Amino acid sequence: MPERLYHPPADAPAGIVHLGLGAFFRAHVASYIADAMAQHGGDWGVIGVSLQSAGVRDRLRPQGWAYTAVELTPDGEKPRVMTLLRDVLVAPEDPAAVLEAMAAPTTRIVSLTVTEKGYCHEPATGRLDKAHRDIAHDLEHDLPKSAPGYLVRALQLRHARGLPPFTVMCCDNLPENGHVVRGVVLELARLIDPALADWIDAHGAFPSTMVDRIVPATTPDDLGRVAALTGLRDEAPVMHEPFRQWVVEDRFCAGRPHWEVAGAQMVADVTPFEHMKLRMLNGTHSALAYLGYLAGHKTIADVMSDPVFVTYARKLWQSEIIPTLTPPEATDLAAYADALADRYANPAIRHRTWQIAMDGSQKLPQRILATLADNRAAERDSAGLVLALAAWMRYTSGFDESGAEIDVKDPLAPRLAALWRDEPRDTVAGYLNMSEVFPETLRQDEGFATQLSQALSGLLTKGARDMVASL
Ligand code: CS2
Repeated sequence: MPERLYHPPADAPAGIVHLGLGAFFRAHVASYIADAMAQHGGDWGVIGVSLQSAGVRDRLRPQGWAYTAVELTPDGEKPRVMTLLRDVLVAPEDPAAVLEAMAAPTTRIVSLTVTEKGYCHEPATGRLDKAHRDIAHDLEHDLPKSAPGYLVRALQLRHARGLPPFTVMCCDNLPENGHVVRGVVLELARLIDPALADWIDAHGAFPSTMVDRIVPATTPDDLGRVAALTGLRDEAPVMHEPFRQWVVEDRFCAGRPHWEVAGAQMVADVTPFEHMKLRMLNGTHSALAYLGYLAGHKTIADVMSDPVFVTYARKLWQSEIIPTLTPPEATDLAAYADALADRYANPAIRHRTWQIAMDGSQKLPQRILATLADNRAAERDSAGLVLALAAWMRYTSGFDESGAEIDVKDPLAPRLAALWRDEPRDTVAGYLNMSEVFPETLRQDEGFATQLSQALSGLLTKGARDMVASL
């Protein structure tokens, strides 16, 4: 058996505390931080926080928190050992230790990848969901459970200790993600102590960011591949595509690493980049995931090996998504679409349709529903996106085309499955009734409901592949 990867952890303070130490952060933002420190130094090491389980901490600890990031190209694999983590904390085990790390004078940035549902907001409105179990808990207790709770309670400690706030940097796939996290933090802070909310509002910073790199969940097979590649056993590697992009609003209240040396785009307004990425990448990712899963495909590369789906993706980009976008400066959206088609087809990336299909109720508003609403307002055809939405509904019924059960992961899964009726029209009415998911304009749109019912009934009678082919 090969020796275990180990690097003695650097004895230097951490400038960043990161909430949500999943594979995405360790393969994306972490690579920009490591590049910036390699060229410019600085105490920008990271204390990682797992908000749920101890698994990542337990696998990283014997490695001195080091791990391998493996770039997967169609022609081979390139490993890189990452040594920027200084410590890993597991929030439910010791919430006070997490708050102390966030409140340390050396902490200047708290970044987050806690997934869409981690902000405890209503996806359709962006408002804090005060009825959320964790938020109800965090209002009553000093030791929090939710990500917004950790941010507010840590900022409260800093305020009480006369320390300046940290920058809160959201790295999740939400539109105007800095704005969303600022909104939920200020709403929660105001309920706890209005003076605290005023202080955060006046002195804090919540830059929006657009993050992009395809990072499938690491599988047990990957551990063997990494050992064969490096000669060392790593229990917590991350596997990622070569491409990476990071666009960051340059508004930090307590300094930041020199990310531009690593190719990060520091800009004044990230909105056009976010819209492009959420609608063109994540929107088609979700569309291909639901339809591809129903058609029996395990990964996005498998889906893209069927020409019918490639034509479908191209139709979505050209006719239904690009017309809704304002191109970011110096960006050619048709070339961006071509690059996405290549990235999706990379056979070295085994990105499961089932993984992307998770949490659709939290993802679809920004990925597909906003685009659909724009198309309806402009009287532009969106048969392809309507079919994707119907496929999400079909998927959340909990049964695939052969009648086998699907393990649907979504915070609303039981409610969605209970919306199913004999008539597609009635099922559609139930889904559209969900004001926390669907924008008002789509909920009131009779023509849209009819088109969606027809797409759903087509999926139920003809199946996903035939429906994609018939567009
Ligand atoms: C994917 C994203 O899982 C998903 O929902 O669409 O994780 C996607 O791979 C990244 O946003 C790419 O940057």
